[in-house]
Amino acid sequence: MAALRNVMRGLCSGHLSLYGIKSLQYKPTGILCQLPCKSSYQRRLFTNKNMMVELDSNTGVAVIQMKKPPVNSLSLEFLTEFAINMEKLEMDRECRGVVLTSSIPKIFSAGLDINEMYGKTPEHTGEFWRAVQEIWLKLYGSNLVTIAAINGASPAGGCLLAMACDYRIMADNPKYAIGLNETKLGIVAPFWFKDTMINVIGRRATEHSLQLGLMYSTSEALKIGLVDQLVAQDKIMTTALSVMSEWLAIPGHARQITKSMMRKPTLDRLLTNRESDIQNFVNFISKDSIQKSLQLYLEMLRQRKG
Ligand code: CO8
Repeated sequence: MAALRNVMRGLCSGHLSLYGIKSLQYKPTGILCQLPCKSSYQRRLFTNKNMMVELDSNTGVAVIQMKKPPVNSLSLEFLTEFAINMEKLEMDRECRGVVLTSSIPKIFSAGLDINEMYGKTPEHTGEFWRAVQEIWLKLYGSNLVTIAAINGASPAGGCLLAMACDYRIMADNPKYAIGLNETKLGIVAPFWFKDTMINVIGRRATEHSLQLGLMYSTSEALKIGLVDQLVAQDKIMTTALSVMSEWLAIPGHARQITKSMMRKPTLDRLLTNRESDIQNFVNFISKDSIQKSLQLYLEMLRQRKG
């Protein structure tokens, strides 16, 4: 069983060198103190600029906290750090599950950093899109149990991150919304965003959602199955850790093979079309009309603040 687990881990690796990994810091800390543990704690903390990862080797659970003010927007730097952290956890024999959450109050993630798509060279835009693909491939294709603890607003790429996980728990706050709102920005969610959403909420709901760029309230999101569970804000981590222990009670190899069986066709579709998807994105985003839409959207966001 252990050998199979190692093989499956090996299958999932291979991109580490792309990012020029630096060794991550280690120091003991405390977010996982609430987990019931049998014996002495063994916690490891990886801190990066944009996220903090805490792995409890006693339970096998890592918590990734996104911490990029003001809104956890997914910049190239952020995505690169995220991919490195996922790779490290995937390879870590002690890690069995990941909870993804945010340390920014009221925000899970605002999605892709629009500044990475506006006024940039085609080379930069292509590199950025490859990093977006990479984090989706890593999360959606992870052998680990992945739980999104959505503790704030989660538009577009934020929703994609959550949908790529195995289970979604959202803080029940009437101010929070989640969805793929791309059409509202004048852009189009790519096929693998669409495929991921279909796999979560079904075809009809996805078509409705994508054409109108719908953002759902927490209760609507629960109703259509975009999230699995709503809980009070202060219960989100304890709930996530308790759900995690249920998932980890299932024999790992059986769960992993089942997950792979469900997700492989969707992953393969991007893997076989990866370069053309990058080219399509670069061509699309470079159009004058799309650049204009993004400019107006950025201005709207800034004015709204004022
Ligand atoms: N990228 C960059 N900056 C952002 C983003 C973003 N996605 N979202 C917000 N910001 C900035 C704002 O401009 C503002 O900047 P500044 O302080 O300089 O004025 C700052 O963050 C704070 O924003 P708010 O004042 O709006 O913060 P609030 O707490 O009031 O609201 C929200 C937070 C709800 C997250 C709100 O900011 C929001 O709705 N943001 C926009 C979210 C969005 O529409 N994201 C879509 C990104 S596109 C994507 O993810 C998928 C693209 C697929 C591409 C396919 C093409 C082919």
